[in-house]
Amino acid sequence: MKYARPIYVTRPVLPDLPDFLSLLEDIWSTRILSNNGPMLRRFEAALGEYLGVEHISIVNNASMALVLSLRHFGITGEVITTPFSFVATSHAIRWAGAEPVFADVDPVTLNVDPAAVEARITPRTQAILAVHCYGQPCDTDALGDIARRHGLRLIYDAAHAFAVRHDGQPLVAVGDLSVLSFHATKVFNSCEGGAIICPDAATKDAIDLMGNFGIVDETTVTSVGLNSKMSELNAAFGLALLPRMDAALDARKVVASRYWARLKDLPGITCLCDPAIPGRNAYAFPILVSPDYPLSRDGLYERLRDEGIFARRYFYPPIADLPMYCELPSASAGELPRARRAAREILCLPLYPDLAEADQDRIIGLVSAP
Ligand code: T4K
Repeated sequence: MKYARPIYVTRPVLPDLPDFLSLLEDIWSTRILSNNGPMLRRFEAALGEYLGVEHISIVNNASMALVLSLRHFGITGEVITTPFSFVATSHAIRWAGAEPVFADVDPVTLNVDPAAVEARITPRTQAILAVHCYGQPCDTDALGDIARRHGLRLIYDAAHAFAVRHDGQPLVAVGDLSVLSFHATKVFNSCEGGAIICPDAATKDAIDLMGNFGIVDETTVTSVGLNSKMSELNAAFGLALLPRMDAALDARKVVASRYWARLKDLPGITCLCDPAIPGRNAYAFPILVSPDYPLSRDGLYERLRDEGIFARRYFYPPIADLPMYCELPSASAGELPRARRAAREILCLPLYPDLAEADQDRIIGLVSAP
Protein backbone atom coordinates (compact mmCIF):
# COMPACT_ATOMS: atom_id res chain seq x y z
CA MET A 1 0.00 0.00 0.00
CA LYS A 2 1.45 3.34 -1.08
CA TYR A 3 -0.49 5.54 1.32
CA ALA A 4 -0.71 5.78 5.11
CA ARG A 5 -4.51 5.84 5.51
CA PRO A 6 -7.47 6.21 3.21
CA ILE A 7 -9.24 9.51 2.67
CA TYR A 8 -12.92 8.87 2.00
CA VAL A 9 -15.33 11.03 0.07
CA THR A 10 -17.09 11.80 3.33
CA ARG A 11 -16.99 11.08 7.05
CA PRO A 12 -19.98 11.41 9.36
CA VAL A 13 -20.19 14.17 11.94
CA LEU A 14 -20.68 12.71 15.40
CA PRO A 15 -22.34 14.21 18.48
CA ASP A 16 -20.22 15.01 21.50
CA LEU A 17 -20.15 11.64 23.24
CA PRO A 18 -21.18 12.94 26.70
CA ASP A 19 -24.25 14.60 25.13
CA PHE A 20 -25.25 11.37 23.45
CA LEU A 21 -24.59 9.31 26.58
CA SER A 22 -26.72 11.59 28.69
CA LEU A 23 -29.65 11.07 26.29
CA LEU A 24 -29.01 7.33 26.37
CA GLU A 25 -29.39 7.47 30.15
CA ASP A 26 -32.85 8.97 29.63
CA ILE A 27 -33.72 6.07 27.33
CA TRP A 28 -32.38 3.58 29.85
CA SER A 29 -34.60 5.07 32.52
CA THR A 30 -37.81 5.05 30.45
CA ARG A 31 -37.14 1.81 28.53
CA ILE A 32 -39.03 3.36 25.62
CA LEU A 33 -37.12 2.36 22.51
CA SER A 34 -39.54 3.16 19.70
CA ASN A 35 -43.13 4.05 18.68
CA ASN A 36 -43.10 7.83 18.72
CA GLY A 37 -41.38 7.98 22.08
CA PRO A 38 -40.22 11.05 24.02
CA MET A 39 -36.82 11.21 22.34
CA LEU A 40 -38.35 11.25 18.86
CA ARG A 41 -40.73 13.99 19.85
CA ARG A 42 -37.88 16.06 21.29
CA PHE A 43 -35.87 15.47 18.12
CA GLU A 44 -38.77 16.53 15.90
CA ALA A 45 -39.28 19.73 17.88
CA ALA A 46 -35.58 20.62 17.96
CA LEU A 47 -35.11 19.83 14.29
CA GLY A 48 -38.11 21.93 13.31
CA GLU A 49 -36.67 24.83 15.23
CA TYR A 50 -33.23 24.36 13.67
CA LEU A 51 -34.57 24.18 10.14
CA GLY A 52 -37.24 26.83 10.59
CA VAL A 53 -40.16 24.59 9.64
CA GLU A 54 -43.16 23.61 11.72
CA HIS A 55 -44.43 20.22 10.60
CA ILE A 56 -41.88 17.41 10.27
CA SER A 57 -42.48 13.70 10.12
CA ILE A 58 -39.23 11.93 11.02
CA VAL A 59 -38.79 8.45 9.57
CA ASN A 60 -36.19 5.70 9.35
CA ASN A 61 -34.58 6.76 6.04
CA ALA A 62 -35.15 9.01 3.03
CA SER A 63 -36.02 6.14 0.70
CA MET A 64 -38.99 5.32 2.89
CA ALA A 65 -39.82 9.03 3.15
CA LEU A 66 -40.00 9.27 -0.65
CA VAL A 67 -42.28 6.22 -0.88
CA LEU A 68 -44.56 7.62 1.85
CA SER A 69 -44.69 11.02 0.13
CA LEU A 70 -45.80 9.52 -3.17
CA ARG A 71 -48.26 7.16 -1.45
CA HIS A 72 -49.69 10.04 0.56
CA PHE A 73 -50.90 11.60 -2.69
CA GLY A 74 -51.95 8.24 -4.16
CA ILE A 75 -49.54 8.62 -7.06
CA THR A 76 -49.66 5.52 -9.28
CA GLY A 77 -49.28 7.07 -12.74
CA GLU A 78 -46.24 8.73 -14.27
CA VAL A 79 -43.79 10.72 -12.18
CA ILE A 80 -41.36 12.98 -14.02
CA THR A 81 -37.97 12.84 -12.39
CA THR A 82 -34.25 13.28 -12.92
CA PRO A 83 -31.94 10.54 -14.18
CA PHE A 84 -29.03 12.25 -12.41
CA SER A 85 -29.49 11.24 -8.77
CA PHE A 86 -28.89 8.42 -6.35
CA VAL A 87 -30.85 5.39 -7.48
CA ALA A 88 -33.18 5.65 -4.45
CA THR A 89 -35.06 8.51 -6.15
CA SER A 90 -36.39 6.31 -8.96
CA HIS A 91 -36.63 3.19 -6.83
CA ALA A 92 -39.04 5.05 -4.53
CA ILE A 93 -41.30 5.83 -7.49
CA ARG A 94 -41.44 2.14 -8.39
CA TRP A 95 -42.03 1.09 -4.75
CA ALA A 96 -44.92 3.53 -4.59
CA GLY A 97 -46.44 1.70 -7.58
CA ALA A 98 -45.81 4.49 -10.08
CA GLU A 99 -43.59 4.82 -13.13
CA PRO A 100 -40.58 7.12 -13.51
CA VAL A 101 -40.32 9.27 -16.62
CA PHE A 102 -36.91 10.85 -17.03
CA ALA A 103 -36.38 14.47 -18.04
CA ASP A 104 -32.96 15.87 -18.85
CA VAL A 105 -31.02 18.13 -16.51
CA ASP A 106 -29.82 21.70 -16.66
CA PRO A 107 -26.13 21.62 -17.68
CA VAL A 108 -25.06 24.11 -15.00
CA THR A 109 -26.92 22.94 -11.88
CA LEU A 110 -27.42 19.31 -12.99
CA ASN A 111 -30.93 19.60 -11.54
CA VAL A 112 -33.90 18.61 -13.66
CA ASP A 113 -34.59 21.17 -16.38
CA PRO A 114 -38.13 22.63 -16.10
CA ALA A 115 -38.51 22.89 -19.89
CA ALA A 116 -37.59 19.21 -20.24
CA VAL A 117 -40.08 18.36 -17.48
CA GLU A 118 -42.89 20.19 -19.24
CA ALA A 119 -42.12 18.44 -22.51
CA ARG A 120 -42.60 15.04 -20.80
CA ILE A 121 -46.09 15.73 -19.43
CA THR A 122 -48.80 13.36 -20.67
CA PRO A 123 -52.37 12.69 -19.50
CA ARG A 124 -50.88 10.00 -17.18
CA THR A 125 -48.51 12.38 -15.40
CA GLN A 126 -49.40 12.87 -11.76
CA ALA A 127 -46.31 14.27 -10.10
CA ILE A 128 -42.84 15.74 -10.42
CA LEU A 129 -40.12 14.33 -8.18
CA ALA A 130 -37.18 16.73 -8.43
CA VAL A 131 -33.85 16.49 -6.60
CA HIS A 132 -31.85 19.41 -5.20
CA CYS A 133 -28.66 17.73 -6.33
CA TYR A 134 -25.64 18.43 -4.06
CA GLY A 135 -27.93 20.78 -2.12
CA GLN A 136 -28.17 23.25 -5.02
CA PRO A 137 -31.75 24.45 -5.33
CA CYS A 138 -33.80 23.40 -8.34
CA ASP A 139 -35.51 26.11 -10.34
CA THR A 140 -38.33 26.00 -7.82
CA ASP A 141 -40.29 28.90 -9.36
CA ALA A 142 -40.45 27.30 -12.80
CA LEU A 143 -41.23 23.82 -11.43
CA GLY A 144 -43.91 25.26 -9.13
CA ASP A 145 -45.46 27.06 -12.06
CA ILE A 146 -45.50 23.91 -14.21
CA ALA A 147 -47.01 21.86 -11.38
CA ARG A 148 -49.75 24.44 -10.82
CA ARG A 149 -50.62 24.82 -14.49
CA HIS A 150 -50.86 21.07 -15.05
CA GLY A 151 -52.38 20.09 -11.70
CA LEU A 152 -49.37 17.98 -10.67
CA ARG A 153 -47.97 17.21 -7.25
CA LEU A 154 -44.47 18.57 -6.70
CA ILE A 155 -42.26 16.58 -4.35
CA TYR A 156 -38.63 17.43 -3.69
CA ASP A 157 -35.98 14.88 -2.87
CA ALA A 158 -33.97 17.20 -0.64
CA ALA A 159 -31.72 14.42 0.69
CA HIS A 160 -28.69 16.68 0.11
CA ALA A 161 -30.30 19.96 1.13
CA PHE A 162 -30.15 20.00 4.93
CA ALA A 163 -30.31 23.60 6.20
CA VAL A 164 -30.17 25.14 2.71
CA ARG A 165 -31.93 28.48 2.44
CA HIS A 166 -33.30 29.86 -0.80
CA ASP A 167 -35.11 33.11 -1.54
CA GLY A 168 -35.13 33.93 2.17
CA GLN A 169 -36.77 30.71 3.34
CA PRO A 170 -35.80 27.11 4.13
CA LEU A 171 -35.53 25.29 0.79
CA VAL A 172 -37.40 22.29 2.27
CA ALA A 173 -40.47 24.48 2.80
CA VAL A 174 -40.98 24.69 -0.98
CA GLY A 175 -43.22 22.26 -2.90
CA ASP A 176 -45.99 19.96 -1.70
CA LEU A 177 -43.55 17.84 0.34
CA SER A 178 -39.77 17.70 0.78
CA VAL A 179 -37.69 14.77 1.89
CA LEU A 180 -34.43 14.92 3.86
CA SER A 181 -31.93 12.11 4.44
CA PHE A 182 -30.11 11.68 7.74
CA HIS A 183 -27.90 8.86 6.49
CA ALA A 184 -24.37 8.70 7.89
CA THR A 185 -22.99 10.16 4.65
CA LYS A 186 -25.14 13.29 4.83
CA VAL A 187 -24.48 16.81 6.12
CA PHE A 188 -26.52 15.94 9.21
CA ASN A 189 -27.15 12.38 10.30
CA SER A 190 -28.87 10.12 12.79
CA CYS A 191 -26.87 7.10 11.49
CA GLU A 192 -29.92 6.18 9.42
CA GLY A 193 -32.91 8.45 9.18
CA GLY A 194 -34.96 10.83 7.12
CA ALA A 195 -37.78 13.29 7.30
CA ILE A 196 -40.74 14.62 5.38
CA ILE A 197 -41.34 18.35 5.65
CA CYS A 198 -45.10 18.82 5.58
CA PRO A 199 -47.13 21.97 4.88
CA ASP A 200 -49.52 21.49 7.82
CA ALA A 201 -50.35 19.39 10.87
CA ALA A 202 -53.00 17.34 9.04
CA THR A 203 -50.48 16.19 6.43
CA LYS A 204 -47.95 15.30 9.12
CA ASP A 205 -50.59 13.32 11.03
CA ALA A 206 -51.61 11.43 7.88
CA ILE A 207 -47.99 10.56 7.06
CA ASP A 208 -47.24 9.55 10.67
CA LEU A 209 -50.30 7.29 10.57
CA MET A 210 -49.21 5.63 7.33
CA GLY A 211 -45.75 5.06 8.82
CA ASN A 212 -47.24 3.38 11.90
CA PHE A 213 -49.12 0.60 10.06
CA GLY A 214 -52.23 2.80 9.70
CA ILE A 215 -52.94 2.14 13.40
CA VAL A 216 -55.13 4.77 15.06
CA ASP A 217 -55.53 3.00 18.41
CA GLU A 218 -55.47 -0.49 19.89
CA THR A 219 -58.50 -1.67 17.92
CA THR A 220 -58.62 0.72 14.97
CA VAL A 221 -56.59 0.38 11.76
CA THR A 222 -57.71 2.70 9.00
CA SER A 223 -55.29 2.08 6.13
CA VAL A 224 -52.68 -0.28 4.72
CA GLY A 225 -49.76 1.45 6.36
CA LEU A 226 -46.23 0.29 6.88
CA ASN A 227 -43.46 0.76 9.40
CA SER A 228 -41.25 3.79 8.89
CA LYS A 229 -40.59 4.59 12.55
CA MET A 230 -37.28 5.93 13.78
CA SER A 231 -35.96 4.33 16.95
CA GLU A 232 -35.30 6.33 20.11
CA LEU A 233 -31.59 5.58 19.77
CA ASN A 234 -31.41 7.18 16.34
CA ALA A 235 -33.49 10.11 17.58
CA ALA A 236 -31.10 10.60 20.52
CA PHE A 237 -28.13 10.60 18.15
CA GLY A 238 -29.75 13.23 15.94
CA LEU A 239 -30.85 15.33 18.90
CA ALA A 240 -27.35 15.29 20.39
CA LEU A 241 -25.82 16.24 17.05
CA LEU A 242 -27.98 19.29 16.32
CA PRO A 243 -25.99 21.66 18.59
CA ARG A 244 -22.85 20.88 16.56
CA MET A 245 -24.42 21.64 13.20
CA ASP A 246 -23.66 25.36 12.91
CA ALA A 247 -19.96 24.65 13.39
CA ALA A 248 -20.08 21.64 11.07
CA LEU A 249 -21.72 23.67 8.30
CA ASP A 250 -19.16 26.46 8.72
CA ALA A 251 -16.30 23.96 8.58
CA ARG A 252 -17.69 22.38 5.39
CA LYS A 253 -17.70 25.82 3.79
CA VAL A 254 -14.06 26.40 4.71
CA VAL A 255 -13.06 23.13 3.03
CA ALA A 256 -15.23 23.81 -0.04
CA SER A 257 -13.86 27.35 -0.33
CA ARG A 258 -10.28 26.06 -0.42
CA TYR A 259 -11.18 23.70 -3.27
CA TRP A 260 -13.06 26.46 -5.07
CA ALA A 261 -10.22 28.98 -4.84
CA ARG A 262 -7.58 26.55 -6.09
CA LEU A 263 -9.47 24.50 -8.68
CA LYS A 264 -11.99 26.83 -10.24
CA ASP A 265 -9.62 28.07 -12.96
CA LEU A 266 -7.97 24.73 -13.67
CA PRO A 267 -8.20 23.90 -17.40
CA GLY A 268 -10.45 20.89 -18.06
CA ILE A 269 -12.10 21.07 -14.63
CA THR A 270 -15.45 22.68 -13.89
CA CYS A 271 -16.35 23.25 -10.25
CA LEU A 272 -20.11 23.02 -9.81
CA CYS A 273 -20.95 24.35 -6.36
CA ASP A 274 -19.78 27.79 -5.30
CA PRO A 275 -19.71 27.71 -1.48
CA ALA A 276 -19.83 31.51 -1.32
CA ILE A 277 -23.45 31.60 -2.48
CA PRO A 278 -25.43 32.51 0.64
CA GLY A 279 -27.63 29.78 2.09
CA ARG A 280 -25.77 26.80 0.59
CA ASN A 281 -24.55 23.87 2.71
CA ALA A 282 -21.39 22.64 0.91
CA TYR A 283 -22.88 19.15 0.76
CA ALA A 284 -20.22 17.97 -1.67
CA PHE A 285 -17.50 19.22 -3.96
CA PRO A 286 -18.44 17.88 -7.39
CA ILE A 287 -16.25 18.62 -10.41
CA LEU A 288 -16.72 17.85 -14.09
CA VAL A 289 -13.63 16.42 -15.80
CA SER A 290 -13.86 17.43 -19.44
CA PRO A 291 -12.00 15.95 -22.43
CA ASP A 292 -9.34 18.71 -22.37
CA TYR A 293 -8.14 17.63 -18.90
CA PRO A 294 -4.95 15.52 -19.11
CA LEU A 295 -6.75 12.43 -17.74
CA SER A 296 -10.21 11.00 -18.33
CA ARG A 297 -12.64 11.20 -15.41
CA ASP A 298 -12.00 7.55 -14.62
CA GLY A 299 -8.26 8.15 -15.04
CA LEU A 300 -8.38 10.86 -12.37
CA TYR A 301 -10.60 8.69 -10.14
CA GLU A 302 -8.01 5.88 -10.36
CA ARG A 303 -5.04 8.23 -9.96
CA LEU A 304 -6.55 9.49 -6.68
CA ARG A 305 -7.53 5.98 -5.58
CA ASP A 306 -3.94 4.80 -6.09
CA GLU A 307 -2.97 7.44 -3.52
CA GLY A 308 -5.66 6.29 -1.08
CA ILE A 309 -8.07 9.11 -1.95
CA PHE A 310 -11.54 7.72 -2.53
CA ALA A 311 -13.32 10.33 -4.62
CA ARG A 312 -16.70 9.07 -5.87
CA ARG A 313 -18.63 9.23 -9.14
CA TYR A 314 -21.92 10.49 -7.74
CA PHE A 315 -23.92 9.89 -9.94
CA TYR A 316 -22.64 7.36 -12.43
CA PRO A 317 -24.13 5.47 -14.15
CA PRO A 318 -27.19 7.65 -14.68
CA ILE A 319 -30.32 5.98 -13.30
CA ALA A 320 -31.75 5.77 -16.82
CA ASP A 321 -28.94 3.38 -17.82
CA LEU A 322 -29.58 0.88 -15.02
CA PRO A 323 -31.14 -2.42 -16.10
CA MET A 324 -34.50 -1.87 -14.40
CA TYR A 325 -35.03 1.53 -16.07
CA CYS A 326 -33.14 1.45 -19.40
CA GLU A 327 -36.10 0.04 -21.33
CA LEU A 328 -38.31 3.04 -20.51
CA PRO A 329 -39.01 5.23 -23.56
CA SER A 330 -37.66 8.30 -21.74
CA ALA A 331 -34.37 6.43 -21.16
CA SER A 332 -33.70 5.44 -24.76
CA ALA A 333 -30.40 6.17 -26.50
CA GLY A 334 -30.21 9.75 -27.71
CA GLU A 335 -32.42 11.01 -24.86
CA LEU A 336 -31.00 12.77 -21.79
CA PRO A 337 -27.73 13.90 -23.41
CA ARG A 338 -26.89 16.41 -20.66
CA ALA A 339 -27.46 13.96 -17.80
CA ARG A 340 -25.46 11.28 -19.58
CA ARG A 341 -22.60 13.64 -20.23
CA ALA A 342 -22.59 14.81 -16.60
CA ALA A 343 -22.55 11.19 -15.41
CA ARG A 344 -19.50 10.54 -17.63
CA GLU A 345 -17.62 13.59 -16.31
CA ILE A 346 -18.64 13.84 -12.65
CA LEU A 347 -16.33 13.28 -9.71
CA CYS A 348 -16.99 14.26 -6.07
CA LEU A 349 -13.86 15.11 -4.13
CA PRO A 350 -13.58 14.33 -0.40
CA LEU A 351 -15.40 16.90 1.69
CA TYR A 352 -16.27 16.77 5.37
CA PRO A 353 -15.87 19.23 8.22
CA ASP A 354 -12.65 17.83 9.67
CA LEU A 355 -10.85 17.02 6.42
CA ALA A 356 -7.28 17.94 7.37
CA GLU A 357 -5.80 20.84 5.43
CA ALA A 358 -2.68 18.80 4.63
CA ASP A 359 -4.84 16.02 3.16
CA GLN A 360 -6.78 18.55 1.13
CA ASP A 361 -3.52 20.10 -0.13
CA ARG A 362 -2.49 16.65 -1.33
CA ILE A 363 -5.83 16.13 -3.13
CA ILE A 364 -5.65 19.57 -4.76
CA GLY A 365 -2.03 18.94 -5.75
CA LEU A 366 -2.93 15.67 -7.45
CA VAL A 367 -5.92 17.13 -9.28
CA SER A 368 -3.84 20.13 -10.38
CA ALA A 369 -0.89 18.06 -11.61
CA PRO A 370 -2.07 14.50 -12.21
N1 T4K B 1 -32.06 10.63 -2.56
C1 T4K B 1 -30.81 11.05 -2.79
C2 T4K B 1 -30.60 12.17 -3.74
C3 T4K B 1 -29.74 10.42 -2.14
O1 T4K B 1 -28.47 10.84 -2.39
C4 T4K B 1 -29.99 9.38 -1.24
C5 T4K B 1 -28.90 8.71 -0.56
C6 T4K B 1 -31.33 8.99 -1.01
C7 T4K B 1 -32.35 9.65 -1.69
C8 T4K B 1 -31.68 7.89 -0.05
O2 T4K B 1 -31.37 8.28 1.27
P1 T4K B 1 -31.38 7.16 2.44
O3 T4K B 1 -32.49 6.18 2.16
O4 T4K B 1 -30.00 6.50 2.43
O5 T4K B 1 -31.63 7.97 3.71
C9 T4K B 1 -24.35 6.59 0.02
C10 T4K B 1 -25.49 6.54 1.00
O6 T4K B 1 -25.75 5.22 1.46
C11 T4K B 1 -26.76 7.14 0.53
O7 T4K B 1 -27.53 7.46 1.66
C12 T4K B 1 -26.50 8.39 -0.28
N2 T4K B 1 -27.70 8.95 -0.85
C13 T4K B 1 -25.51 8.14 -1.39
C14 T4K B 1 -25.22 9.38 -2.19
O8 T4K B 1 -24.31 7.69 -0.83
P2 T4K B 1 -22.78 4.73 -0.91
O9 T4K B 1 -23.10 3.29 -1.16
O10 T4K B 1 -22.06 5.46 -1.97
O11 T4K B 1 -22.05 4.96 0.49
P3 T4K B 1 -20.72 4.29 1.06
O12 T4K B 1 -21.11 3.27 2.08
O13 T4K B 1 -19.85 3.86 -0.05
O14 T4K B 1 -20.10 5.51 1.85
C15 T4K B 1 -19.30 6.51 1.23
C16 T4K B 1 -18.14 6.80 2.13
O15 T4K B 1 -18.60 7.39 3.33
C17 T4K B 1 -17.35 5.60 2.56
O16 T4K B 1 -16.33 5.35 1.65
C18 T4K B 1 -16.80 5.95 3.92
C19 T4K B 1 -17.79 6.98 4.43
N3 T4K B 1 -18.65 6.42 5.48
C20 T4K B 1 -19.80 5.77 5.14
C21 T4K B 1 -20.62 5.25 6.11
C22 T4K B 1 -21.90 4.52 5.76
C23 T4K B 1 -18.28 6.58 6.80
O17 T4K B 1 -17.22 7.15 7.09
N4 T4K B 1 -19.10 6.09 7.78
C24 T4K B 1 -20.27 5.42 7.49
O18 T4K B 1 -20.99 5.00 8.40
O19 T4K B 1 -24.21 5.40 -0.68
